[in-house]
Amino acid sequence: MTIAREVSRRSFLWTLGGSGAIGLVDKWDALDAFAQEPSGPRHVPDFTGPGANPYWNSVGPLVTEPQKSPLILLTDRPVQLETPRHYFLNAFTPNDAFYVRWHLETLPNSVDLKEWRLRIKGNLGKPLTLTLDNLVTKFKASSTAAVNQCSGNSRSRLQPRVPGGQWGNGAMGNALWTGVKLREILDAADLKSDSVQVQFEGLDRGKGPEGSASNRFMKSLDLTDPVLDETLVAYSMNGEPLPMLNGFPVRLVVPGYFATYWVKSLSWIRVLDKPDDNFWMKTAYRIPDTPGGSTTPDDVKAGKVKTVPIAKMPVRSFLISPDGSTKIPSGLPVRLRGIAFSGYGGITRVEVSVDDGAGWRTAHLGGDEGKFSFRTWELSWIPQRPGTYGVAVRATDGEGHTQKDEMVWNPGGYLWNRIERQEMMVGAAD
Ligand SMILES: Nc1nc2c(c(=O)[nH]1)N[C@H]1C(S)=C(S)[C@@H](COP(=O)(O)O)O[C@H]1N2
Ligand SMILES: [Mo]
Repeated sequence: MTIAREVSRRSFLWTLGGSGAIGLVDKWDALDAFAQEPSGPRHVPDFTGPGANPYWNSVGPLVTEPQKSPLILLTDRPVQLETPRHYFLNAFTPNDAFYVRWHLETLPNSVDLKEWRLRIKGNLGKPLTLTLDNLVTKFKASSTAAVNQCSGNSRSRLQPRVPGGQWGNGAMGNALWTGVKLREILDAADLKSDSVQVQFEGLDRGKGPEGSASNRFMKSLDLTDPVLDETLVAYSMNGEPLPMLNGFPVRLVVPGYFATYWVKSLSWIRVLDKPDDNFWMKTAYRIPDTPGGSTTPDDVKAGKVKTVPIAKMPVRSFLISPDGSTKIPSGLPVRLRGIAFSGYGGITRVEVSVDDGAGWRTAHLGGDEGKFSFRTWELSWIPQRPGTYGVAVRATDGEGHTQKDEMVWNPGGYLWNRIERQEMMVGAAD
């Protein structure tokens, strides 16, 4: 507990206003013990075994950052916080419980909206400089419910293990995002016809991982990519301003795509006439160009793996409750509840097995919040006999993709979407 308290004692100045245009935290005032990723013994559950996954989340202390409820600390520098499992009982993830992931050392900790601008520049006829007020009043507002999931969500399941933040399943969240369609902004800026990509950059600065030469985080999308028609420059999250740690005042929302493209504290949109070859596009966040994005360590060593930038999220589903921590009584109904989502169109079916995948029953789907949202599901189950049951859940999306029992493996630890399993203990009701 001392650790949690110490870590949250950082000298922040979280004002949404203030004197300077942009306040920057230039150093995390954290304990030395957290200067690096937590090391030392860490129980590694066996996910290949029949059923059991005792650790749905990653294992770490709970810390409370400004504007946030206690979240699981994965790493301190850069800051990575995971959302505890129970928040996923509902379709929408509260802003204060939404996971956090940054790459660089220096994060914006305050933004003065009087001075802040979104600048649209590069290969276009009419560069734009917009205030937040311009975005809100001069453009039409659009809303989309969309899942934000880190590419490395569930990375701690990969075998053999891969480097990178060892996320459990909580590096994801769903929100109702409101803002301006990127298309509208690009149209107003009059793109030149030889433009190929559009690049996004936020206010964060500083040292990234080894090999990232620049001190900036930048991501780009192809101008021919249909996802641009869905993409929002969002100024509202679940009806409120975005928390600083989730990208205040505006962030990019790329529905269906992994969160690496969802650039936070977005301040520059740059239209490019050549493909972006910065570290975050050319080296990081790439997946094997194979079906399912899987490969093997041997093929990687042999230099055989051609890669492409990561893009859409494969279909996933989770059992959220009961969480397996307590025995449930036999002979009485229990509500199995959870969520499902896919970057390839909405969820059409969720199936649950209570016998380790031998038989499957179709779950009842909750309200449809749109094809990029979490979809809740539930199923009533009466376990007849005491014992240990292997509960598994799998979803199918609008394009017919379904989850499999095969492991996913690639060196980045991306795209994990294996069928989730959980042991459930059933005892005699007295
Ligand atoms: N400016 C900026 N935006 C960023 C990042 C970053 O490091 N800097 N990281 C990206 C990645 S990899 C993830 S997983 C998401 C995390 O979004 P969240 O912190 O709001 O949950 O932000 C994305 N946008
Ligand atoms: Mo990420």
